[in-house]
Amino acid sequence: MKFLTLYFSLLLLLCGFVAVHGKIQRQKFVLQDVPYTRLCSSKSILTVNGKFPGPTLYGRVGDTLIVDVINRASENVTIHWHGVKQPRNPWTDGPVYITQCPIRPGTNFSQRIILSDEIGTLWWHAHIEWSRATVYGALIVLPKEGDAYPFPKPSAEIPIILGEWWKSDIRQVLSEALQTGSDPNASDAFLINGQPGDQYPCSTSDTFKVTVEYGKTYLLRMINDVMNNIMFFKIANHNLTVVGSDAAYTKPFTTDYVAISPGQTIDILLEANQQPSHYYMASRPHNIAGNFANTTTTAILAYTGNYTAPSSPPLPTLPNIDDAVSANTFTASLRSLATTDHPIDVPQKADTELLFTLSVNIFECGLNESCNGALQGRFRASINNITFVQPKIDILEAYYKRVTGVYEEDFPGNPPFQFNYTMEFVPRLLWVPQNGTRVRVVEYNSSVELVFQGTNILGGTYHPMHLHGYSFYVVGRGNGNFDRARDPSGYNLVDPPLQNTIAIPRNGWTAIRFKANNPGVWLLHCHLDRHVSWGMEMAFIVKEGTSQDAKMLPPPADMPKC
Ligand SMILES: *[C@@H]1O[C@H](CO)[C@@H](O)[C@H](O)[C@H]1NC(C)=O
Ligand SMILES: *[C@@H]1O[C@H](CO)[C@@H](O)[C@H](O)[C@H]1NC(C)=O
Ligand SMILES: *[C@@H]1O[C@H](CO)[C@@H](O)[C@H](O)[C@H]1NC(C)=O
Ligand SMILES: *[C@@H]1O[C@H](CO)[C@@H](O)[C@H](O)[C@H]1NC(C)=O
Ligand SMILES: *[C@@H]1O[C@H](CO)[C@@H](O)[C@H](O)[C@H]1NC(C)=O
Ligand SMILES: *[C@@H]1O[C@H](CO)[C@@H](O)[C@H](O)[C@H]1NC(C)=O
Ligand SMILES: *[C@@H]1O[C@H](CO)[C@@H](O)[C@H](O)[C@H]1NC(C)=O
Ligand SMILES: *[C@@H]1O[C@H](CO)[C@@H](O)[C@H](O)[C@H]1NC(C)=O
Ligand SMILES: *[C@@H]1O[C@H](CO)[C@@H](O)[C@H](O)[C@H]1NC(C)=O
Ligand SMILES: *[C@@H]1O[C@H](CO)[C@@H](O)[C@H](O)[C@H]1NC(C)=O
Ligand SMILES: *[C@@H]1O[C@H](CO)[C@@H](O)[C@H](O)[C@H]1NC(C)=O
Ligand SMILES: [Cu+2]
Repeated sequence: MKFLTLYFSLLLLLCGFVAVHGKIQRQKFVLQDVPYTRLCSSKSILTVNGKFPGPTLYGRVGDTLIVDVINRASENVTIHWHGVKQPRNPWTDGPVYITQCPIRPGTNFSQRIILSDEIGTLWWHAHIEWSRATVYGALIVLPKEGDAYPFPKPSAEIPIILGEWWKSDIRQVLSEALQTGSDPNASDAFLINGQPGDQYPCSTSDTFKVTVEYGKTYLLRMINDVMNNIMFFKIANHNLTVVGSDAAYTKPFTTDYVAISPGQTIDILLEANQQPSHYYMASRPHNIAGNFANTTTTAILAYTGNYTAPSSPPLPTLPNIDDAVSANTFTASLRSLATTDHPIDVPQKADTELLFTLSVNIFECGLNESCNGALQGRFRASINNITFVQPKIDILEAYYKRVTGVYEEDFPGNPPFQFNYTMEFVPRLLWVPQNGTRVRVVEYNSSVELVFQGTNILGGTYHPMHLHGYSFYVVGRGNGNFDRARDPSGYNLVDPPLQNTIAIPRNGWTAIRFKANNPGVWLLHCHLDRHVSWGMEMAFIVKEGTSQDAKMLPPPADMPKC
């Protein structure tokens, strides 16, 4: 990869006010439409630099990357650096109409990606409508020069990016669903590093293959960019040792399968300790609600050596599609490494306690509306019974310039109506949410505890919740209704995992904690794209503190305009 490396002194010349410690790297992301053929079907897709998946970005802990995003495609875009906290710099975070207006065709935006304490695997993706279906890539944060991994140095590092493929234009899939009020069409394939693998019709040659040498250990940097499903992943005859997630080290644990949420990353050590041959790695969805593709993507793990490759290598047996126990067990196995070299700082007490319900809802069918959602309604989704309505200009700009009428500051800290959220039949009276563009204001430096509570409205499902601007400690989880009198006594405040995305189990709850020390406007949303499109998102405004280093940086001069 070509990039220009500049050093601190030069940076000072270029951009005076920003105090940066690490290196600066600059590179170009050119958004362009390219023709692409998969499964014997051609269409035009939106790409970065003509690549699918897009280029891998590399940095070290504390570096700053500058990416000149140049839109030569035919549609609006924005790019989000998933899991990068961007201290004091919400301006280039990327979610459309939250922190910026779209980068229109023919325009560009230089985005500053400020790495701080993230270490491990992150990624970047488009953050407008469903364009992340084809616009995504890895962002790998290596330890500082001279620092070692807290595990044996792998012989090589292999990104494994799970994706999803529709033969149709992705914009049509979304617009058709929103127009009819129905669940979007299921995809035609899942992908490993852009390749469906040989279990689909017309895909034999489109198979990702990785070569390993017997006796060596490899680091798999796994990312889930699938649009609407948690994914199970497994390699035939091989165990996997999990060592990191969401750019934080974890206590190593050995497993024979992975369950990874959209938005999440998992770092895995793979020991090439089997008879030299070919083995399949495979991935398929975990699904308990809605349309989905009941298909399996595969790739080949090929040992070097002198042997005849089997014509049908062993296939791993993945957990069943509806195996929620395997999905939840994997998620519950994640623990922070929590050593002297890699300590944690989970807030031991919370001064701001929030409870957010997560629901899939319906709107009643309006006059002349097409209503193919559940029960002749139109699908919506909500947090605390509010379905998010996108504003016309971004919330960050409105906040910074004190433009009124764009959003309200009254997002409720608790569900507006308390009931048995996970009861078997939730009365129809409770199904229809309220519209709103509401934010929750949080004091600078407060210790926030946020409990996500799944509801059983329309049957319920899991929700991988992603918070921008922060990583958070996942301190507790359970089934049924969260009970503030009983459940906090079971929290893990010793080695809870540090995540930016966490799957809330169906009809259960998950408690997270974080210190609100990054001022700005930060999006919180489900990372299932159909749920986001139905309104399962909201934003926090974290106020500035009094000292200079507790204030937002000034906006870049080239912010896109609406
Ligand atoms: C971005 O657009 C501006 C205005 O059209 C132009 O002056 C500048 O050279 C462009 N930058 C890049 C990196 O293409
Ligand atoms: C969605 O699926 C339906 C039913 O198979 C089909 O008629 C329609 O064309 C599909 N839409 C898109 C955008 O692929
Ligand atoms: C995987 O781990 C299990 C449990 O530790 C062990 O019994 C098994 O032999 C291991 N398999 C391989 C292929 O290493
Ligand atoms: C998925 O497909 C397999 C066969 O290809 C079938 O046995 C299984 O029942 C299907 N599962 C679901 C949930 O549709
Ligand atoms: C590979 O193995 C075959 C059969 O054992 C042998 O005939 C051949 O010479 C070997 N080739 C190499 C390059 O070692
Ligand atoms: C519904 O459609 C009819 C016929 O196209 C039209 O006359 C009527 O104004 C529409 N009503 C609404 C509320 O849009
Ligand atoms: C809530 O509903 C669930 C499912 O019907 C039931 O098992 C549970 O006992 C109920 N909880 C309360 C507090 O009523
Ligand atoms: C959501 O708000 C609507 C409108 O106020 C109300 O009818 C509905 O019962 C509420 N649902 C829940 C779960 O609070
Ligand atoms: C919310 O807005 C949508 C679209 O503008 C409208 O169809 C719906 O009736 C509104 N719902 C409520 C509860 O106000
Ligand atoms: C924020 O909290 C930390 C302790 O967690 C404290 O050391 C620091 O002084 C606080 N900063 C401000 C500006 O309140
Ligand atoms: C692109 O973004 C601009 C600015 O917000 C907006 O006015 C325009 O409608 C968008 N175009 C499309 C096709 O959505
Ligand atoms: Cu969701």
